[in-house]
Amino acid sequence: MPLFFASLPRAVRCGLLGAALGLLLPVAWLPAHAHAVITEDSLAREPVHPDKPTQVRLQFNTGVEIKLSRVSLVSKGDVEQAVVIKAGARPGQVLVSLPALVEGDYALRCQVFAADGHLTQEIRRFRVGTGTATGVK
Ligand SMILES: [Cu+2]
Repeated sequence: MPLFFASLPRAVRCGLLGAALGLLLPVAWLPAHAHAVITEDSLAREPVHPDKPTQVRLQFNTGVEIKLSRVSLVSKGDVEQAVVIKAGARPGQVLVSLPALVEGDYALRCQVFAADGHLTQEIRRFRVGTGTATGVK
């Protein structure tokens, strides 16, 4: 087989190698495939106080493409507004800038592109004003 392979014209060899890599690489990459999932968020430990802009930290299990990701704030009556996000200091960390909010129940709808190109959506509910965040999915 190696002799047969070596006897092939260079272009054919490259083509065969490319085809072999193309077939093998997706399989080799499977274990590294990780959709972005929130592993930790600051909402659980740090309540959002009313009438004060707050920065929420979301920690994902993998790198996130900030420019392709969107987070929106869902308020009473299912009113949705986009909020500003930026990359945090740690890999996979996303910082969400919440505007000043009145007391009530809210949710963050996170549509996030993982570094592997897969889109995931997660909802994080939280409460403003009662002192304890629900932090429940
Ligand atoms: Cu994935």
